[in-house]
Amino acid sequence: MNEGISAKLAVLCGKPIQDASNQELYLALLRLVEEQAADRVQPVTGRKLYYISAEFLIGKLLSNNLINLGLYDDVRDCLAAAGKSLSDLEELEPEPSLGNGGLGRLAACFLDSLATLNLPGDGIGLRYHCGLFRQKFQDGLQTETPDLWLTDESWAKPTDTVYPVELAGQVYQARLYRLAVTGYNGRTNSLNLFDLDTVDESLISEGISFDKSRIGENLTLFLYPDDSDEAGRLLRIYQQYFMVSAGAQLLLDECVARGCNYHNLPDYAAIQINDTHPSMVIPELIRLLEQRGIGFDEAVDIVTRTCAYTNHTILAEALEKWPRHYLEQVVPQLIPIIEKLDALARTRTEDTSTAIIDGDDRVHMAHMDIHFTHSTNGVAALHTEILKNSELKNFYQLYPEKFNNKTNGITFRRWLLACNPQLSGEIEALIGPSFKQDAGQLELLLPMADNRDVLRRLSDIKARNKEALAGWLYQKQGVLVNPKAMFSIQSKRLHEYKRQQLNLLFLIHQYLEIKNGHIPAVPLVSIFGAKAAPAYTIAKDIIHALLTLSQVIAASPEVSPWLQIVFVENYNVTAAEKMIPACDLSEQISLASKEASGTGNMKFMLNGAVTLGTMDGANVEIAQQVGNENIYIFGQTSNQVIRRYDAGDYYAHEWYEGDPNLHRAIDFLTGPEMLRAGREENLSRLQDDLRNKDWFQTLPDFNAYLVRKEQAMADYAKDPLGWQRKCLVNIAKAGFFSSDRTIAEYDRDIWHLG
Ligand code: 26Q
Repeated sequence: MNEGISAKLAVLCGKPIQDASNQELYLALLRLVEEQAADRVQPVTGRKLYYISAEFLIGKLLSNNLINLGLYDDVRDCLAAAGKSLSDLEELEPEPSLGNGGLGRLAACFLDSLATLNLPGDGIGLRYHCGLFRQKFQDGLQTETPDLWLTDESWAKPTDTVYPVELAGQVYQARLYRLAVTGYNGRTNSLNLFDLDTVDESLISEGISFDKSRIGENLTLFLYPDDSDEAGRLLRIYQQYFMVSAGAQLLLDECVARGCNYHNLPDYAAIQINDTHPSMVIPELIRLLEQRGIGFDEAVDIVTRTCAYTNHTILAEALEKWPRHYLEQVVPQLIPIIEKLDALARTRTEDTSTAIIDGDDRVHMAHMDIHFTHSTNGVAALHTEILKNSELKNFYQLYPEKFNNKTNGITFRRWLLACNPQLSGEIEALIGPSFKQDAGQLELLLPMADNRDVLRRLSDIKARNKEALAGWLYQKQGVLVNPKAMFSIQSKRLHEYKRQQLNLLFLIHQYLEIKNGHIPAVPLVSIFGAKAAPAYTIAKDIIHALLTLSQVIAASPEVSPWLQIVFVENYNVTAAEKMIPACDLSEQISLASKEASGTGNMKFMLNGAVTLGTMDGANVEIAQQVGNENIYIFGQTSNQVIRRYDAGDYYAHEWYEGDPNLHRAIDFLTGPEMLRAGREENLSRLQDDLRNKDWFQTLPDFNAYLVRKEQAMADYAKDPLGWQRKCLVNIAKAGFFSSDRTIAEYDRDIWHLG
């Protein structure tokens, strides 16, 4: 045991460890981490990265920081010696809820990898008081309540740095809060979060509603306030500008302090624009440079060389286009600059489809990004190809040299070492510790793929993780699950393109088959975790249908031994850390061409789950890595899907009429069993959508999904070691998906840091 740590903790608590409460110990550890993290701050030389993002879904930090600082084992042991448990302390930490999903979690993984690779790179974002809503299920429906995660002891500490930001003609003061980002055996960087002192949480009334017009009091209350009405959309612009203006001022201050004279800004700073949410940094930085005496043309050149843009979506509705009058209202100071940028872009091509301001007077943020940054990247190989060949084809013709791919990655420290210590320990015993910083080393497991002892040990670890998840589900939601069943998990935001409804139709089919005496190869526990945007009606209907079906199944004595649906309430990073290590089958079933990358798919793979997926996003690269025998691929290809959209000849009704299984499953949605447990309004709206619209082509993939999933269940049941072999290959081939690799590529091709 490390006496030094013991003594330090006792000093920080002001009493012996055994006499301290868990809360006192938690605060002492927080301070211990802060001290040690501060020791690893390094001076910046050369180019430094500013990763600007509206979301940083960082998850709980205590264990992660202890691991990265090399303190975890010592702290755990010295607490245990005093009769305390580190995992009890972890429970006390509120999860910072500063993101929606993939894009925010990616930003958090990137910060971890930057610090681990010893690269100078900070995050810039907002300090939301409530972040994303807390989800509860009531009478089979999602309800939203505020998640007031901020406490006085938060990791993000206020500083004396404030910047003036002008919103709708009034000046507000943006205060900087700083949070240490530790690297694994690496340096400490910062996450810089801005907030207003005047924000007032008492403005929240009834669920998550609040007076959207009082900017001074509500600016940072919530992440992405509901944008189904105009006040919500305007608030989004207020937030975005507040973030980028304060961020740009911070960046200029830091660069000037290191000797920058503005003309040479690109030698001091690289800015990564995470989707279009921070795009106003382009005109804002031009404005600030002009204020500091730089001419417009030179400012445009400086900004273009400093900034780079990442695209995370090909869904047209998610690409931000703001009516010019919104911007005129909130940020009139940017309008003349945006107009000049639009005029400049129009001199570069005759093609008006690439204009920044379109004929309807809407400002296309992504267009501004592509014209006035030096790099545009997609987040998986297929996604980047689709951007180049269809979605952004005209831009690619104009600027082929700007386009590049950076396949996403995940930090193995959180998504293996921290969340699955048993598996990580076993891997270390088999191949040594270097995989923790050099993920490619995992391939050393491959020669053991036929070693029955190794496979059995991996299988035991999975069994224990499934028992742990079962215990957690019981404690949290009071549901009992059979840990011997196959666990299939679909956890991600609820969206029609991700097709939780395809999984739903499969589960209905299974229910009906079992009722008819067709027993499946193995009992299945189908686990979901997903939040639906508060105004997204059909997404909420899908949740309702799954919750209702779950009750129908539970009430059936013939079916329930073979099939169970568990919907995890309030899915977040902490829940993901419990669910992912316990998964057998990872459901990645988006409509091909729609999921830019996915990163959950990588986390499941790394933890030894086998993927059931479409050829979409990074699934394509997972399939390349593991080979066809170690993944279950099904469904239309992205080319088939894109062709169908172009031809406009998809009619859901034809598929409904043509496939008796589908017909039966869709009819079941409003049959007597479902109506007894659920609500007709929601169920028939979903049924109607599937039968007559089905914009994300669920029906054409239904049969292929059914066949592949039944194949996976049969393989799992009949040949457990053969299944475990697939799991091992997935772990061994996950190295490519380390965010250390992704960050090294960004640095090599785009940032050139240090
Ligand atoms: C846009 C306009 C108005 C209101 C909200 C938004 C909005 C909010 C959030 C648009 C997009 C997002 C988030 C997108 C996101 O998380 N994308 C995911 O990014 C991951 C990381 O690259 C990918 O793996 C996923 O495939 C992609 O869906």
